[in-house]
Amino acid sequence: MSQKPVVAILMGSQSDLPVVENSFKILKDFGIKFEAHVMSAHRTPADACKFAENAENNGFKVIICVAGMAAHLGGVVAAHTILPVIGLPMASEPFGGMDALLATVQMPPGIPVAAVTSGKAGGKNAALYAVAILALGDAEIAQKLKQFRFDQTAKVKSADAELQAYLKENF
Ligand code: RP5
Repeated sequence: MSQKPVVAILMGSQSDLPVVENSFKILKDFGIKFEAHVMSAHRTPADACKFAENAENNGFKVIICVAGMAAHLGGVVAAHTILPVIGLPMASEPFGGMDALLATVQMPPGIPVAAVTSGKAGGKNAALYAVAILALGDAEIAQKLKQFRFDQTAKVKSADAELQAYLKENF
């Protein structure tokens, strides 16, 4: 496996970190090297564009962009690279994340951003989607992803068995 980071995670603000930590955990579990930065489409636009322009040459394979409110980070980054860009819309007041969801997902034709679930689940899913993209060209990662799915299924089946036992005993 490559020792250089292949996944870049850009977050619009340090305040996004609690959600992004869920991405860190997944990528660590899969043994995938990543780099993460606080970088904003609005507050540090030149840095975001430069990062995206150089990402492919720097060895990245996929970029996760995390942003809330008028969430333009994914779109701006996607406009400056041909790498797949995953957008994670952050929930915030007063619109509960609908603003970020639409800003992330409603890209004009020609520059796609793959939007994932908002919130904690989005942190996990953004990383899992990056893993799935990398698995296309890496048999070891693909095998780990299959095992992850197998373990997840086993957990749900075990939870159902526990529920059935509880229902039988109490109702
Ligand atoms: C976005 O604005 C960030 O991604 C964050 O979700 C939101 C609020 O940022 P802060 O005011 O917390 O820095 O750009």
